[in-house]
Amino acid sequence: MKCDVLTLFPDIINAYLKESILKRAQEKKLIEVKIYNIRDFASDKHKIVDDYPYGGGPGMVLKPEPLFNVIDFLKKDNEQRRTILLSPQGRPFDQRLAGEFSEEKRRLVFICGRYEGIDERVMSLIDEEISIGDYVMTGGELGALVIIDASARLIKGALGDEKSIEEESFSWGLLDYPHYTRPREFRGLSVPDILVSGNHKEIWLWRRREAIRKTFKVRPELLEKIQLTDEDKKILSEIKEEQ
Ligand code: 4GT
Repeated sequence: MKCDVLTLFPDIINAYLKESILKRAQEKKLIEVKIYNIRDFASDKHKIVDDYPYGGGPGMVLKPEPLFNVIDFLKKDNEQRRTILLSPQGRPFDQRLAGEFSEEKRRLVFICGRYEGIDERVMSLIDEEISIGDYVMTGGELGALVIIDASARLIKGALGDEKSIEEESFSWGLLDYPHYTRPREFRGLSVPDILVSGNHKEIWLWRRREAIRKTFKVRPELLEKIQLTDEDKKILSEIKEEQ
């Protein structure tokens, strides 16, 4: 996965990518992230990147010219690109899209806005607008990082233990089951006996049941979106009985 991040705050992107899993993924050449400071592409000597909104109103708008200049600069290498604008107006990001990005052959260009927003003419440069959720932030940087993080960890070899990804597909579309580690008893709270039984079939069934239980309790609409097995449906009706 190869990415270009266009931002006015390159340090924000760098700070996250230089740690832990994403740092290792870059060292292993599983991902490549180039960061471009939009301000470096401002044409005037004061490097001004914002201006007042036509029509009036509060705040400032990110000027189109610096962004057109960065994109022109990137185009020089003749690589194929998929250009994404992070914005609350975009299509919602989800695990399916993360999987798609993790396999994308083109370079992923993430444009991070600031201020009240970006001059609408920048839309002519972008392939898709993506949102990470229904809330407003001060910039698109966290959105770009969320997408890079969620996508990169799906690339084979990015996580230490490949089984973590395999395991995830077992509960795909459900919320996660509860996890426990040592000690077996902590401040009077104990680990469920089944998890120390060594009975792998029973452990698998318990985790599946707890994942369904949690999903039903917190995000029941997710259960409508996925294909439940007959066994899952039986578990779900038992959970509903308990209520
Ligand atoms: C929220 C999201 C996002 C913002 C989101 C333009 C100026 C947008 C600030 C930016 N807020 N970007 N990508 N929910 N704020 O994804």
